[in-house]
Amino acid sequence: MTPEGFRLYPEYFDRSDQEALAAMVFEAARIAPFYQPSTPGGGTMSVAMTNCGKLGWITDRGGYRYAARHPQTGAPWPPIPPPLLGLWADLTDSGPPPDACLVNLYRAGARMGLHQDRDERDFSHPVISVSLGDTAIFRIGTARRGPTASMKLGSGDVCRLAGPARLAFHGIDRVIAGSSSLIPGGGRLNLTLRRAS
Ligand code: MD6
Ligand code: FE
Repeated sequence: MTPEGFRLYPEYFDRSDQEALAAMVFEAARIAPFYQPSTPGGGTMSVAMTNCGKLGWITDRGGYRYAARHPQTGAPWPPIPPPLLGLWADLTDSGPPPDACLVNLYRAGARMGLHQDRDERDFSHPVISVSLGDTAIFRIGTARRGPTASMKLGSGDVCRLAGPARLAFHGIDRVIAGSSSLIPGGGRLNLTLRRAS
């Protein structure tokens, strides 16, 4: 059982939409390069990150937060690709548009531990994510130590965390290398849309 308010939209984006979206993201990454963030605990994430939008989610030794500029270049983040604004409008009620899009890049061996998305100001807005490229094993549950459901997220799949599931614990156990040909160099992109402010 997945938490109430969790919803998966399998293959929301078709292959040509996926290719266009991946190209837009890598184009944005020329302005805002992927980097491997440090964590407050002193480690380094296996996932490479960048952002689009007015705000970007960052982590370093000082903690987790949203920032208007890339921590390494000091430049503002590039705009959110238009298809993602359309996705948000499609899957949300008449609320404000997203102001942050975290871009996670999983190359070989990268994973993401169980976490909540809770650095946003108002949890009444959903979080919506798009998976592109290699299939991931996604895990989600209501409590950190409680039961979790596990499912595959394939290329073009969209998931939405809203309502009671908005603060669910979730993570990526692993990515199945070579399961998609979408991403040049292989791997997986996950684009997470939020209203941060
Ligand atoms: C990932 N996703 O799929 C990690 N967060 O790589 C997330 O952390 C996530 O998929 C909030 C809402 C949807 C998500
Ligand atoms: Fe998350």
